[in-house]
Amino acid sequence: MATYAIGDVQGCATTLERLLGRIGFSARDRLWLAGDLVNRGPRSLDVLRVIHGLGARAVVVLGNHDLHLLGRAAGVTEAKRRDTLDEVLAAPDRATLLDWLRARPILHREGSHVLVHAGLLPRWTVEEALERAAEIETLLRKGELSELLSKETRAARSLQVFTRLRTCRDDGRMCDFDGPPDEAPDGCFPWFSHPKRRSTDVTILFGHWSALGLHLGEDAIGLDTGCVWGRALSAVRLEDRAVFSEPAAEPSA
Ligand SMILES: [Mn+2]
Repeated sequence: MATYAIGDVQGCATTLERLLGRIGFSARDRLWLAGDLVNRGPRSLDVLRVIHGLGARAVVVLGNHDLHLLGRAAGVTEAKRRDTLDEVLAAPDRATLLDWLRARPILHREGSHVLVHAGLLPRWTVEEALERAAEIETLLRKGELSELLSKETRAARSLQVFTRLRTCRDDGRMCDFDGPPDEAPDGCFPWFSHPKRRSTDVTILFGHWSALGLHLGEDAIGLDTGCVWGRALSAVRLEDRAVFSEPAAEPSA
């Protein structure tokens, strides 16, 4: 039995199926998904059905695109030009899939591993992050999406960090930057290598930063290898850090 952590799938169901074949994923194995299961890619509905079908064998944390889908379904967020969510929104099993998605965590901790879509502010301990995530998860389960997606509450600000952080300044302000880390503006540090990071007692698995690519750090593992941009979908086996990478089958979004 092994656990495989996978980055942003974003509707790339064909590549996901091939990656699971490549790693020899069996009924005794588990999957951790770093969020952004949907959007921009062509087969978001199939990705949701496959992962939902794994039941407790799949651990999923929510990404910004997953929340955008929930927001659209609830009428809280506007459609964006490059959305590819219509098939999910029109699906006969929409309610089952979206109720399941809405109940996924923002942060998952198991032993020395933590799974999150984007990252943690350097000043947050894992305990503080878990507390902030629980606050968001409670609101999600109550269906209070507008509290999270269109207001300036503490929970909404925490959610921005968990689902969008890449680089930040010394005082913890997030930088608006999505390029490769060595091109980050002056004073903007990748959150995971920030000198004041307090969550180094665990290994944090994250996605969201395709320009970073696969990052195998001692206390942080970046998993987004840009499948939706025509690059690859990657998995890291938690037990021994073996890496599996499947070239994107889908054309670049
Ligand atoms: Mn993302």
